[in-house]
Amino acid sequence: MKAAALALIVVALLSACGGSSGGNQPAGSTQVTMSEYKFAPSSLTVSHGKVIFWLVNSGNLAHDMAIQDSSNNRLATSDLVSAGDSKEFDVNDIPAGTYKIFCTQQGHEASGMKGTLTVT
Ligand SMILES: [Cu+2]
Repeated sequence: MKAAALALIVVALLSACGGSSGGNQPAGSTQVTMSEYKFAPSSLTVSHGKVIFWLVNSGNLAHDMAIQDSSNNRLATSDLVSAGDSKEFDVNDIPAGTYKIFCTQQGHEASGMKGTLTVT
């Protein structure tokens, strides 16, 4: 009885977190679906400024998404998204340009898990 009540409280606290994991796609976000071993779409175009990606992992392995500029500087890396999970990935103040996106998990980029991000 006590454990059940505690479990309910934990569930309530988790759902009160604002849904940065799981839940629904945030308004104004760009959805990117991740699987073995690709991003869909692999070619993304967004406007400069604050960009919200909605990462949906439809695969069987955990994936993430990193953004790297043409000088190989990594601008941002998302949290790891578990198989079947979804996560919001916010990138602030991204300048216009062309970037590479890729998954940082071992071997995933080499297997084709990469793409292009164009910021206009
Ligand atoms: Cu991956």
